[in-house]
Amino acid sequence: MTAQSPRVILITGATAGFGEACARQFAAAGWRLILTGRRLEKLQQLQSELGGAEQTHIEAFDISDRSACEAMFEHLPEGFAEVDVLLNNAGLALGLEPAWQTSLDDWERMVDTNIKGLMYMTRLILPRMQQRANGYIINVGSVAGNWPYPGGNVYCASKAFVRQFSLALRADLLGTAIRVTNIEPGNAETEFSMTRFKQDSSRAQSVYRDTVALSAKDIADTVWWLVNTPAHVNVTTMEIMPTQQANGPFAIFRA
Ligand code: NDP
Ligand code: 8X3
Repeated sequence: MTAQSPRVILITGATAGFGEACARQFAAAGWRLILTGRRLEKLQQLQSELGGAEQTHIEAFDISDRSACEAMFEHLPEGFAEVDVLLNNAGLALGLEPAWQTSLDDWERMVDTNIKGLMYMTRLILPRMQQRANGYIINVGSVAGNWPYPGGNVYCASKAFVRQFSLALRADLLGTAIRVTNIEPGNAETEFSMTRFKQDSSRAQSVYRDTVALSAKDIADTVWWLVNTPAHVNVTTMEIMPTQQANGPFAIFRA
């Protein structure tokens, strides 16, 4: 009997929040990690904490740069080339203004990161998964992809893309062993709000004030659970909110 080689997870946006928590969870279980993000120092720190270069391969690049995504796949080191799980997690919201007051640059960055980056990584990994007749793609959507809210505009729309893209991938992949899940978290305390509010810490903190938000670890536990479901089970979508969050009623304007 030959010893089974460690499984490999590729996590985009691993330098903070959900991605970092997932990296820690999977590393503790002996998985090999490919961690990406733009902040090289943070990736280097994680690599040294999580088993060094033997267990953790790092790649610093902007996910919206198509050629950088392509280059990453071209030079994956031995032991990391056969990716079992792709966690498409890198993403961000920018601003919470009504549509007519937003910055088009912010809109473009959300589209480039949340939609195009996720699209590139998925398209690049699929032939590899097809070749091995195995693989699992977990996309990080959001409740924002299901439920609109004021100021959500392009962020909500980008996550609706992620949801529908995940569903359509399932249709294409029917008959293969490749699984796809869209997880749709609600309010979770990470660096997300600092990014959304451009480092305005009091605005960011107000998102989590007097409530119990989800933690990054809650999402890592969810991803871990998904990956450990049997191969014949595909959880298509999974919305997960804090107990202290619910959908609101329709809004009606009365003059
Ligand atoms: P964080 O801000 O804590 O982490 C975001 C991660 O994405 C970072 O590692 C960041 O890395 C990476 N990232 C952002 N832009 C780029 C880019 N252009 N290229 C490469 N990497 C990038 O946020 P969360 O952990 O909360 O968010 C993770 C995902 O979860 C996102 O897709 C977000 O939309 C989604 N989400 C978050 C929720 C929340 O309430 N927190 C709820 C629902 C969904 P770096 O800065 O190093 O590039
Ligand atoms: C993040 C959750 O509600 O701030 O996707 O859009 S929300």
